[in-house]
Amino acid sequence: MPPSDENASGKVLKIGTRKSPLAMLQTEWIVGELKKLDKSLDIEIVPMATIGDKILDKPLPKTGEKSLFTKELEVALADDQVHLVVNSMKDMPSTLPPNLTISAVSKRVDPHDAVVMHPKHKGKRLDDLDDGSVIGTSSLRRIAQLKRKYPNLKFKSVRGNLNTRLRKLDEANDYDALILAAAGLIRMGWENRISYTLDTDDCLYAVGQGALAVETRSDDFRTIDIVSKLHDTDTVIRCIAERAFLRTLEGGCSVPTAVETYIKDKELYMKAGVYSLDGSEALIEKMQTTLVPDEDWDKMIRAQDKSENCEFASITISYHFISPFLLKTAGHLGRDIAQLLLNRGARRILDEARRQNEMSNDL
Ligand code: DPM
Repeated sequence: MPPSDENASGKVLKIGTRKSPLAMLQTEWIVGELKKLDKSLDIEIVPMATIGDKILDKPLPKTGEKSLFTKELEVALADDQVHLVVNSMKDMPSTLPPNLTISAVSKRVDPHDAVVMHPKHKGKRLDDLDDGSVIGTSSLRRIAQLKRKYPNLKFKSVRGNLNTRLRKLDEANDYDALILAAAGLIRMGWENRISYTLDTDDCLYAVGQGALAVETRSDDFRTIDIVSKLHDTDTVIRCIAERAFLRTLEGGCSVPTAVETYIKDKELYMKAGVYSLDGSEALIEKMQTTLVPDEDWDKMIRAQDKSENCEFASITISYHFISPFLLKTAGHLGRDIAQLLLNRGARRILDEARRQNEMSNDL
C-alpha cells in the first residue's frame, strides 16, 4: 500500500535516509525527537544509497551532479514512497523542486570546522606543521580559505564516510591532518578526535553547517504539521539568512562560499565570503539586522493556521512558530549581503571558480 493511503498523523510515518552511519544516526535522532512529541507515532526508516555515496573515487565538487546526496531521496519523496527525508542542512541545494520543502530545521550543533591531527602530531596546530604537510579535505571552501592563511601547506582530496576518513588518516601516512565539520564528529560521538576548531577569522563555515533539515512534500500538510514542531527558532532564522545568501549568489558546492551567523540581543549578525579556488582573491562582508519583536504575531498572526514558504530559502514555517516578518528580515539580510558582494565583483570570482572547477573535471 503506498504511504499516501496511510494516515501520517496516526499510522506509519516513513523516513528516507542515506545509508551512511552519520546519516542513519541523524535520522534516528530525529525519530527520537518526533517520538518525544508523540509517543503513538509509528515510524519506519527507509535507508537508500545516493550518488554521493556511490561515487567514491572522485572529489565531490567534480562529479558534475547537483544535489549529490539528496537526489534519490527527493525522488522517493516526490513519488510518495516516503513522507520525509532527513539531511544535513548544508547538503541541501539552495533551491528545491517546487513540490518539496524543508519543513523543520533542528537546533544547530557547533557549526565550525575542526582540525583532526594525525596521532603523530598530537598537541600541534596547523601553524606548527612543516612546510608541505598534507591536509585532507575535498571542500573548495576549506581549501580556498586555508590556503590564504597557510600557503605552506598542501591540500589533498579525501572521500568516504567519516569512519573511512579517520581510518585513512590514522593508518596511512598520506595525511598530516584532516579538516572536518565539528558537527559530524560530535554527532558520531567522536568529539575526542577534534584537535581544535577553526576560528571564523581563519575559516568561515558552510551555509547550514551543523543543522539538520527535514524535507517533505510541500502539499503534505499532515506530515508538515507533525515535523514542524522540531523547528529551532534561532537556527531557522540563521539558516534562512545563510540560504538566502547562497541562493542570491546561485552558489553550490562547486564554488567556494562561506558564512558565519549569530544572534545576540535580538540582532542577527552575518559575515559572508566568496573566494577564488586558490584563495588568492577573497571578498568578505559583514552586515547585521534587528530582529524586531512583532507584537501582531503574538496577538493575532500566531493564531492563524497558516504557513509561509520562505522566500529564498525553500523553508516552510507555520505561523504558530515564527512570525513571517522575522523570516523576511532574515532572508533580506542574506540577500543584501550577497548583493553587496556581487556589487564588489563576486560574480566574476565565482564564474571563474566554476569554470576552473569544470575544467579540472575534464582532465
Ligand atoms: C558539503 C561539503 C562537505 C559536505 C562542502 C563544504 C565537505 C566535503 C569534504 C556541502 N557537504 O563543507 O565546504 O570535506 O570533502 C558533509 C559533512 C556533514 C554534512 C561532513 C563534513 C556533517 C556536518 C553537518 C559533507 N555534509 O563537512 O566534514 O551535518 O553539517
